[in-house]
Amino acid sequence: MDKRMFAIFACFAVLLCGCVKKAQPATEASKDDQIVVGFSQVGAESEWRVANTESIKAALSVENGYELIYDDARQEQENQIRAIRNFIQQNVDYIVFSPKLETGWNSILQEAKEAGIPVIMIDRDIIVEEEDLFTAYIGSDFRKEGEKAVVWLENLLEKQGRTEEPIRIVHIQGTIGSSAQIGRTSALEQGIKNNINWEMVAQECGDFTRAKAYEVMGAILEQTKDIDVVYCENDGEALGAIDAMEEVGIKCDANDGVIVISFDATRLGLEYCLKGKIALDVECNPQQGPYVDAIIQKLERGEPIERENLIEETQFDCFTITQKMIDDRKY
Ligand code: GZL
Repeated sequence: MDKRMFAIFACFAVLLCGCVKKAQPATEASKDDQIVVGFSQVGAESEWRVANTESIKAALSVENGYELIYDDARQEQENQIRAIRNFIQQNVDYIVFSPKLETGWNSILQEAKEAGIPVIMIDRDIIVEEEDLFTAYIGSDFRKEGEKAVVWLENLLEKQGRTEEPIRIVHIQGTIGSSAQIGRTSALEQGIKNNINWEMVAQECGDFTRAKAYEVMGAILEQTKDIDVVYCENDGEALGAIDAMEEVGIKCDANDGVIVISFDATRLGLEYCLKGKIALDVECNPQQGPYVDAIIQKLERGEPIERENLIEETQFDCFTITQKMIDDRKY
């Protein structure tokens, strides 16, 4: 090949390489400016928890500019503390976690603070020594959820003319020490103080699971079947308690059976409400992902944020719920 031809070929080869430079996939190209978030989740104990995890993963996605490092603590606070320490060692940009329990977080959050990593808490709340140990909280007012249930029960019993006769209540609590359990329990206990004819005949922990609630309700039914109300601190527990009651021939019905109160308003819980087996289901909204995304974006832009972000929640009862209401919901 003469020199002229070689020169033309060489120019052409350079042009060709320049045109077909390997296009970097979006994730690699923007990998450096992705926001890295470490997320410690309590576990997968309930439909509510699964929906909560899905909401966070959907919002903090690669498409939305995030790299999410997810850890399932399998209901152990120690696993959450270990996961948060790992996130700190990996120097993530943000830490998001749902604390299994209200207490025991000061030390690990102090480590995150010293590492300069903002902590965003979702779902359950915590008690800390210093306010600045976390940047924001996104969740629910659990005491208010319980108060909604107590008011609804007072109104139902008044309509039924049952403000004098003994109302025998079984209380299936959530994970002891979680802010959801503490809030929902305190509202019922106050309701029992306010209503002289209400009587707590049993109070057991169902740990927010259908299996445990079935077990403890079965044991209670061996002691007594003279029950008017079963107050369950989430839908999983309500279904477990209903399973146990139906097994011994007890009808769950707001008008002529045991009144079952529940929390979460998951799809499964609302289907039981539509059947009349759950009388009241107080919503606890797990769709917290968009709230976390919005707060992180504001922090990235250096904008002020609200420290406490309570999510709007409603309630459903067996008298007014419709299939369309269930179909229209996201979880
Ligand atoms: C409430 C949440 C509770 C749900 C349960 O925000 O922490 O934990 O009510 C879940 O279903 O297990």
